[in-house]
Amino acid sequence: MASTKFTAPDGMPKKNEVNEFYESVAEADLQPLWVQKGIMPKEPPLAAVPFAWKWKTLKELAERSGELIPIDRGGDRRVLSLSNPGLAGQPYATQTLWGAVQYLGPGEVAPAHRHTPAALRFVIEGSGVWTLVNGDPVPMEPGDLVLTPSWSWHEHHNPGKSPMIWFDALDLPLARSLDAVFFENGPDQMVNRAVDPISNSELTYGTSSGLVPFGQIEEMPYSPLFAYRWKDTDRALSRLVEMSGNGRASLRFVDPTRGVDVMPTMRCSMHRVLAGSKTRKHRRNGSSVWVTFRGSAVATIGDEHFHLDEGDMFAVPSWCSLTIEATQDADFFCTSDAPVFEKLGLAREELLD
Ligand code: 1HN
Repeated sequence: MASTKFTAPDGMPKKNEVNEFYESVAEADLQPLWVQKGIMPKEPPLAAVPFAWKWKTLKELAERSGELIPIDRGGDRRVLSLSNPGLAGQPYATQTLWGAVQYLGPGEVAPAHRHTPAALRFVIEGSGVWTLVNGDPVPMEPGDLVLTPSWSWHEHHNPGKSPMIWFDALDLPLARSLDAVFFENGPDQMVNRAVDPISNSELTYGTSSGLVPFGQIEEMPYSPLFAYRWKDTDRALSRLVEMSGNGRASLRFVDPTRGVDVMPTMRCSMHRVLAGSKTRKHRRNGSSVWVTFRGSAVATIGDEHFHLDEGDMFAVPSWCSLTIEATQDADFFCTSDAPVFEKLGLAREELLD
């Protein structure tokens, strides 16, 4: 080692001793805290950015994928993921959430599989598709929310004459970061048939609000009701918006047996904002992905403005403020990672107006 002119004050280690110490630390696969930069930032350093995807583009490319790309084992699903431009090419809408459009053409089946990441569908367009969730056929129509919770078998069938496009959300980035992803293919079962318009899960848990069967409920960490129908959501929003008197209403989809979020990692909500009304400016940690189901609006996410029309999707990263101002009566579906933050005691929220 080159000789050094460095002389440490009495009692301090000589420079070459310090260098040797750092080398020994590195060789032992250790790192001193005092050389780390930014390990404890004042606020979360964000990679994901506020962003919106236009329905026109999503639909065009989903339809094109329907023409060009077959569904087969391996890919299993014809899905275009929302890739947040801040996330270095990862196929994720936010740090914790996968968002996507899925296209299923007439006569097609997306074969059975299951995975530990939880998934949900919010239907945008089309008719006649059903999803088999743990053996229960669940028809899907526009505005419906359909759950495929963690480790539930699911396969999608389109016995009809028209394609369907729906929004998919999964907690996949979160599950990946926790090293919690497991996946299994189901049997090839390509039967396509018509099914009853109502699932067993709805017959059991969804026929009358506030009423669930007496007796032992299987202990599952998610809602036993797999479908939330647009006509019910729409009616509840209409009544709430009328009662609120301020042109806005928000509701949360819950497990009817316990009143908690539909799945442990994902909160689902629906928001109505009447033309000329504006939501309060607020922010929270954790992220969300939104679908404009009806109407048009301007969303301000952080400092950026996004003009939204039917079908447009947008990502709200952690700790970015959000306000929505409707230019026409508008309805939004939202899914977020809020239950995770709440359960871990990490949730923060701020009203900013
Ligand atoms: C998946 O299983 C579906 O079942 C959709 O429809 C999107 C994205 C990543 C991993 C699995 C589906 C998915 C997915």
